[in-house]
Amino acid sequence: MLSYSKISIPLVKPFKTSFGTQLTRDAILLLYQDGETRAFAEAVTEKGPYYGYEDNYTVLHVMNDHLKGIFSPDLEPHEFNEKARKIRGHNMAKGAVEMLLWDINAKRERKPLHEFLGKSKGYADVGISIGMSTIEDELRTIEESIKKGFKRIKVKIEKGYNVELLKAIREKFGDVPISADANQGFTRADFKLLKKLDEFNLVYLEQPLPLEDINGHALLKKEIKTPICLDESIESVESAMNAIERGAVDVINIKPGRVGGLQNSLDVMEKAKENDIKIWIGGMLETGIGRSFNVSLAANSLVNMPGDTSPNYRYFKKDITNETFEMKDGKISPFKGDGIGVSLDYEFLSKVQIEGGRLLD
Ligand code: OSB
Ligand code: MG
Repeated sequence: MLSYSKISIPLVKPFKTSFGTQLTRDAILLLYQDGETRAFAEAVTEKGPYYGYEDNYTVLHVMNDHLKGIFSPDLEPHEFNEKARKIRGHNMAKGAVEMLLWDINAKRERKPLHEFLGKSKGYADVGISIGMSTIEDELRTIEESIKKGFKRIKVKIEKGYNVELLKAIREKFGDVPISADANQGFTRADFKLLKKLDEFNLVYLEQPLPLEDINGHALLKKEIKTPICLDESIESVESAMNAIERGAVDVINIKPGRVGGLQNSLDVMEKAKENDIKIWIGGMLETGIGRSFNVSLAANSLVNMPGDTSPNYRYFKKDITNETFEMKDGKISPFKGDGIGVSLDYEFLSKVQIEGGRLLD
């Protein structure tokens, strides 16, 4: 039986980006049960279409109205992907269902997901993504994060909010690995502004332009020294190839939910490797369920930069999973159990659930 649970859990601190401020993580969880086997997944969507066009309503709509009849728990992920091809776009909806199938299949084979996915290093290198705040507050958070051992610090930027902050960071912390994520906050009219970032020696600048503007990123790449990382623009293997072949990208941030699941993620990772493009695994403030999928993928040997797969406590005082990640020396290891290796705190889940019901039947 498959059901969904729509939950809202408070973040330890508001998370502000160029597209808005999140106070809670509002997630659609997929809960599957067949006898003793329980499997889970989480859509990466939020309340509204700000990061991408999908949201918590569209994923439920696409699942119930269009993926019904395509999904079966007996499918392997690649078989589901083949059948779901005729549904255009909506990768976050497809991705959640595809990941559920990975968890079901890995549990059937009695293997932890990170091993089931291919060659695993057994750990993931971890960075942190810091929301916008006052410069003083961000400097404080960065200082704590460096002490905790995060291997890369990512700050959020937008027009009118970047140079001062980056100057202060470099003055205070010297040459630590820093990146900046604009979440599409700039346009082709801002190349001069973006060129100013070159002096800060960033590991990369993430998604400066609108997601559709692959060519714009190629033009920008010719103008600036800072490597370009694409997040929102990479929605599929095809868009990854597009960006690579046009010379629009140096680094790709993969979020399995955004590219339609783990098989597409692995395919993008192979293409990136062939083309000397660096890869890391991002996040969308996921609960322990989505986080475990991300960490399992981030442990893959094709990943070669620290990701945004921080331990649960970075976002939540209390998570819905009984198991939570711990970071040691800037590394996190996937759970040892089969599949994504988590169990749920059902009492807490019932407290934070907004709605729920059967899914895909
Ligand atoms: O652009 O990477 C992003 C969170 C929500 C939406 C988009 C993004 C983010 C993050 C946080 O940067 C990543 C994380 O720690 O989960
Ligand atoms: Mg990003």
